[in-house]
Amino acid sequence: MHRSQGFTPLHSACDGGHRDVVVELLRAGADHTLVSWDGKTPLDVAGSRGLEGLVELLRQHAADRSTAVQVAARSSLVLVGPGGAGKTTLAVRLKAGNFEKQDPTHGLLVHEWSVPECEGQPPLLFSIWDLGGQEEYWSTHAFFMVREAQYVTVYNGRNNDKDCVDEYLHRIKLLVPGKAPLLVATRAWEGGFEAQEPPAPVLQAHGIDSKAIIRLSSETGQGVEQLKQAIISVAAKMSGPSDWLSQANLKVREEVGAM
Ligand SMILES: Nc1nc2c(ncn2[C@@H]2O[C@H](COP(=O)(O)OP(=O)(O)OP(=O)(O)O)[C@@H](O)[C@H]2O)c(=O)[nH]1
Ligand SMILES: [Mg+2]
Repeated sequence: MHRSQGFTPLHSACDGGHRDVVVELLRAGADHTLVSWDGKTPLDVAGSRGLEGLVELLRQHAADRSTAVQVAARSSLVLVGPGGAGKTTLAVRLKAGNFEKQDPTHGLLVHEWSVPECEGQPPLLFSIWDLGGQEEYWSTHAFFMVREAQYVTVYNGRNNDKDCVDEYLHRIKLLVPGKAPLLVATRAWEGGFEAQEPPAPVLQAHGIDSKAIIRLSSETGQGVEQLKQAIISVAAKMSGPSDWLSQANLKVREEVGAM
């Protein structure tokens, strides 16, 4: 704030004729409609300085914004776990709400899961990074492990997958220290069988309470809502403000999505 005039940083950048700063502030979401104490918008300030280039830039921005739509900020969700654990089936259950038989994933699949606004929770858009669990893809996982993402380690609650959960949790800890990963057992509750649990020392080593394991069935859908809520509550806290997309950007996004 410019103390004597009630300037926002955008007003000040216009006042000083700093085009690069104006561009960055607008890109970061600065509000071009705020007025100074004497009722001047940043555009008025640029105009009073005779900065025609900046005036044009702000006019164009205002025109784009008037037809832009607000879209949810994107969050990343990374699914890891052994081959056949049920990662792809779970991703489909999360994004589409149904159960479909899946083939093994070669390399990586990216699914888009959109969560509408609900009771104060902002709209969310997840990119689900579904990493092929077979050993030959193991070395590629490091590329997709980023601090900003949420991690879900998935294992088959019906077989000995539980014994290699340690490797996955350990890998997440090494690549993104400080992340508390969610642990999910698939095929739970089917035929009345809850799910197997990893050995207690493994859970302890990763600070996971056995009650915190999310037991679900992608086939029946039981337990899926619990996972959704766990993911959404973390993402709602982590995610930045909503993005604005101009009509031109929206069109490009739709075209790419349809490819
Ligand atoms: N009954 C039942 N079957 C499941 C469940 N989850 C996955 N499956 C089945 O298990 C098989 C393997 O599931 P995928 O989702 O392909 O496993 P994945 O973890 O993606 O495996 P990779 O891609 O090889 O890493 C599929 O045939 C699914 O239909 C579940 O919760 N219940
Ligand atoms: Mg898969």
